[in-house]
Amino acid sequence: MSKVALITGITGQDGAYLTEYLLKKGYTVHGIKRRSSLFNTDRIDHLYQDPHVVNRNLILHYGDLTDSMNITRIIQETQPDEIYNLAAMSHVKVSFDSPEYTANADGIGTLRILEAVRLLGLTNKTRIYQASTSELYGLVQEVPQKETTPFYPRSPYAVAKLYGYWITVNYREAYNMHASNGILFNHESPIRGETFVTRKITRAVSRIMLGMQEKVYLGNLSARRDWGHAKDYVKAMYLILQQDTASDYVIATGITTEVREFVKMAFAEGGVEINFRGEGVDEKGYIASVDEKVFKEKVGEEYLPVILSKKDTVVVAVDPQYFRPTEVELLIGDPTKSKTTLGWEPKYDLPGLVADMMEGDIKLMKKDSYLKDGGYRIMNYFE
Ligand code: NAP
Ligand code: F7E
Repeated sequence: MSKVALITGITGQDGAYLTEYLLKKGYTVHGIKRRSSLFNTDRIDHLYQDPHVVNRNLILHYGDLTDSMNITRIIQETQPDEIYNLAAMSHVKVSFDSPEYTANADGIGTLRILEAVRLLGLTNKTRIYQASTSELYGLVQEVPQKETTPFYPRSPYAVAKLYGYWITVNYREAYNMHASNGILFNHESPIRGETFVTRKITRAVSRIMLGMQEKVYLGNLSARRDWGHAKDYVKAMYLILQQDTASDYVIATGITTEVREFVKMAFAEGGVEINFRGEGVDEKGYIASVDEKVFKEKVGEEYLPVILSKKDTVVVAVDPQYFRPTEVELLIGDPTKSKTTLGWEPKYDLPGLVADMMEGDIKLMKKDSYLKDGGYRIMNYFE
């Protein structure tokens, strides 16, 4: 008998990679997806199976973490061996605009799952993974951050996730449930949501190099993050649920990098060197030089005249609308426990991640003329 997994947030970045990973391991995967007025399954469409296929191993259910009855029914119907609770309003800046909804989905949503498992008498059968986050460390109390580092959340998102973290620990201790937190540091990929800073940068840089956009506006260029690849991080989720005893784990690379440096790395993928000049809101990124050989190979010879004509022009500027009311300036994780206990080893380093994202976005921008207008609008209005 194959194992049964239930994934909330299956249409998100991590949900998509985890689904692919578990299907390859022979799991039957059930996923909860929100009803939307347009299709929202782009990231898992390549895994989709027609409902009329006999013995399907990927089954989607409409649902929402704010709806207890719906969550309880789906868990009852699917009788999962493992639940991966990945669903969340996951954007830190947006959580300042929608704090109550964020608390409901990200905080109480976690409780709904734990309590459903308990009420349905599944505490001995069902293992639970809770998607906790490095945002819990917020105003960091220790460098690097590890499992024992005190939390200091700095956004409604992080405060909601703090509840999710502790209610998971509490159900583990109170009811002896196999419920674990993965405290994951930032992880990115070519299918990362477009308004997170890495993807916003790789999309914009690709478009600038293709002559589709003049410049990109960003917020705090000095923020530092410990960025890994989502493909590596979903393996850690799986490993956490394979342990005999439930526990909490930091998943990180142990290296931290400024947003400003990520911008340079993204341009460097196309052979374009960026210099930053000025300070604070007046800081700007200029094109300093172009390595024509690299540009031709990675972007395309036909786009070379455009980028050469932009030498010494501004391609990165700061817009304070992207600042957060309270910021998390520095995150760097210590993954010792996950490496020694889980045997987790990431395959990608940051240059490998940037290369993967840039390759994906250059390809996407070349083929998707729809993004010419739509994508630019999105970048200007959000986060
Ligand atoms: P994501 O791409 O934003 O995906 C979030 C998923 O949750 C989407 O499938 C979304 O559905 C779904 N969702 C949102 N609100 C929901 C609700 N009320 N009910 C049901 N589903 C809902 O996030 P991700 O990057 O994959 O992250 C996965 C989880 O890990 C999240 O809980 C996030 O907070 C956490 N996390 C992420 C990182 C990171 O760096 N990526 C680090 C630490 C922790 P739609 O597709 O319909 O929007
Ligand atoms: O911001 C700065 C911004 O939105 C990273 C989520 O997956 O990881 C993510 O949260 C940094 C921040 O991710 C822009 O101020 C500068 O300091 O990519 P982000 P995040 O806030 O770290 C954690 C671990 C999660 O759990 C979350 O779910 O970049 N920054 N300029 C910018 N950020 C954005 N979005 N847009 C900018 O223009």
